[in-house]
Amino acid sequence: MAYNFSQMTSFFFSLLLVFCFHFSDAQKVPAMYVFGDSLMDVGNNNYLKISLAKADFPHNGIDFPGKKPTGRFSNGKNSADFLAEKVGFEASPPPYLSLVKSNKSNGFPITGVSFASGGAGIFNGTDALFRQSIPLTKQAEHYTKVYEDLVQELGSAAAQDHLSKSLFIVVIGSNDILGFFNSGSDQAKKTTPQQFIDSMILALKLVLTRMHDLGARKYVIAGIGAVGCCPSQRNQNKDECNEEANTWSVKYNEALKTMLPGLKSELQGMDYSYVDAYSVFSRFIETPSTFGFTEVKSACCGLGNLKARVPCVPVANYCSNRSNHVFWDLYHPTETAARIFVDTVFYGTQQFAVPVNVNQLIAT
Ligand SMILES: *[C@@H]1O[C@H](CO)[C@@H](O)[C@H](O)[C@H]1NC(C)=O
Ligand SMILES: *[C@@H]1O[C@H](CO)[C@@H](O)[C@H](O)[C@H]1NC(C)=O
Ligand SMILES: CC(=O)N[C@H]1CO[C@H](CO)[C@@H](O)[C@@H]1O
Repeated sequence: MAYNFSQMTSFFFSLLLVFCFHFSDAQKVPAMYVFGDSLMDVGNNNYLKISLAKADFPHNGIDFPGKKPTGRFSNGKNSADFLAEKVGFEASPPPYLSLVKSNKSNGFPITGVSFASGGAGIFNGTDALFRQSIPLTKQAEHYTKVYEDLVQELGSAAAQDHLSKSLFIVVIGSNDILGFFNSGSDQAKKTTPQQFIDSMILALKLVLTRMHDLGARKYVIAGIGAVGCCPSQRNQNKDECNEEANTWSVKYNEALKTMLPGLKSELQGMDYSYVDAYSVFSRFIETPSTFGFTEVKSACCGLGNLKARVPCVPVANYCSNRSNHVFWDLYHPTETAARIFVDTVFYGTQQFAVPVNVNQLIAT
């Protein structure tokens, strides 16, 4: 059987259409590079020997595909996964340490890497609370390795082009704030809260600048959520939110929102979406029924008052319905809360993401 020219061309064009459709529909950015703390960690801490900030045991992951603990501090997927799904990937990019430890000679995946680590802060010393994690500056050092690899593989121009369209996601600062307001912290004796948040902003600015030197252009930067209302804080405060921690989180967020436009004018080609985790989580707590939540104070998994005296360890109890809880454990949101958070900042109005939402950032 023979095909004529027009049949052949039409066949060829439908093939092309299928491929083009698949690329533009499925994958909106070439790669995602994720920096941050336990809100984003997808398993880097599994590779740390002595860390207390680990989640690679049950009941973490009971709602994850395969019902297995992966190192995510969640009953299921976390915000990194939902962001990845929104831009067309199956899940968060893999943890940097898993790639390094498996010693693959084929380098890092072109679609991105996650450097996030539970317990991490902007400051190197913040992780002292959890004995061991990978602080933001160290995460940036790890990114340098990935960057050098990419330049070697693609050449400088193609690597720059790839990175300029990729998302650099930074979710950090909660642990610095929580550590500072932990009674008896050394930092709190040496500096005022205002000095502390000012130095957080300065340190973060340096890291964002370093990333720009290494090709980053599109940043998704989260403010700190209402950390004073997490079960661990309520448990220490007669079940009420720790207003001091919340107040300073808001002040930090304001300072961050002031710093970013200045940084954008300093760094050529920089664009960003500042996502307001505080507003989103405050709405969960103030109008829970809008989101199907019936429990905003207690953790789902843990032991003792508000299931927050003991973390979500294997002997802890967990709630039967995870979709009506905001918090999975004493610090972290449920999969449901993470999903709604990402939906809100991806397409949300200026109340939740400025100057543009994540979807608009991708389109610029
Ligand atoms: C934090 O640690 C890194 C090494 O990972 C080091 O380069 C940096 O200077 C340290 N920062 C501070 C403020 O100590
Ligand atoms: C779990 O909670 C969700 C959200 O409130 C609700 O829609 C659902 O019906 C609940 N499931 C069960 C089995 O009670
Ligand atoms: C790609 C990579 O990391 N290769 C390393 C694998 O492990 C050997 C032995 O430790 C190193 O020499 C390679 O550089």
